[in-house]
Amino acid sequence: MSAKLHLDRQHLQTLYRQMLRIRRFESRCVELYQAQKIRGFLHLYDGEEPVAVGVMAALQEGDAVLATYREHGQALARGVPMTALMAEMLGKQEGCCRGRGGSMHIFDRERRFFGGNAIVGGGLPLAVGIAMADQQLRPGTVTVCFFGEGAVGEGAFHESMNLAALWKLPLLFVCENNLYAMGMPLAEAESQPELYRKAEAYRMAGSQVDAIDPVRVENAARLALDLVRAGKGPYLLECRTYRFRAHSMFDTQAYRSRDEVEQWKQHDPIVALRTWMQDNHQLSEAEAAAIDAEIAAELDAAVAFAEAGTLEPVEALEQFVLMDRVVQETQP
Ligand SMILES: Cc1ncc(C[n+]2csc(CCOP(=O)(O)OP(=O)(O)O)c2C)c(N)n1
Repeated sequence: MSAKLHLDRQHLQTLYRQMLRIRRFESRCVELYQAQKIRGFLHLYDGEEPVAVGVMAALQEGDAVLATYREHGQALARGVPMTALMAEMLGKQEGCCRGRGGSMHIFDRERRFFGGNAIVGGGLPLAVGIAMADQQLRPGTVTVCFFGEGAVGEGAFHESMNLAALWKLPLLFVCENNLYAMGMPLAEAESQPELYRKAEAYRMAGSQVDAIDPVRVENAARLALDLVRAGKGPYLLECRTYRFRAHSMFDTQAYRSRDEVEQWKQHDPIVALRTWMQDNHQLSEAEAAAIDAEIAAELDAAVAFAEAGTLEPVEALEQFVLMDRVVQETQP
């Protein structure tokens, strides 16, 4: 079955709505962080939304997803409810990981969303294992693994690519190339900055897409997934993107100029899509206002749900830590 992209007004509006949901969700997270209601690390995705939204639009139910610590967008676009996500951000029991994971470890077993991972490249070997299991137990499903270009210099990336290709695993590698790994510019870290070309070394297919536009990303992901689902082995999709905000909440950004960031912001993917849709009669003023209102209401409800949630009691602190059951069962 061909999984060709079908573009119509409704689909374009869905892509736009999803990107805006992510942007607004994270803006609210910044406010909650400043109010010290969200603690710990917070890595934001502004500017990169087309990657998560475009790829997710091409997936089928049952496919598995792994992401990095910058994964709120992937979680929302994959269907993790905003209520459960916001409660997780606030460390509440009602969160998708009972408040134990927080921003960097979003996990949702029901939706096969296997993290959120604080370790750069940490998801790659896990994705190989999940894809290997699915190849045998759930034929037809694909595992998608998102990672930053900072992971490409790691052994875990090369080991994972090698085994995935050798075993022809149903795996889509999605490199979110935002040009900086914390303060390390791509050009100073990689001898081959065209990262999708790394696939050749493993006799794997690969391509690069300008990820300013979710439609282009979705199209590229669909072409890649067609091959993967047809049993042709894994695929490396490099998405060229840019993060508008700091690496995390603490970052002086001495490694890039304000001018550079401002120039990229002139090509904000959300503004670009909205403008294109309006110019081409795909989004009326009334529809844009309705989407705004819908997202505002969803966000308010999510924050209220999270704020009303419960912190886990201190007595439960040791629960789920290191093989609870085995320890109990082996005690005299
Ligand atoms: C194995 C490992 N090494 C170093 C770090 C510290 N660290 C956290 S984020 C980061 C940069 C990663 O950049 P990239 O993979 O490009 O992703 P981005 O943050 O740009 O989305 C580093 C080095 C880590 N978390 N894990």
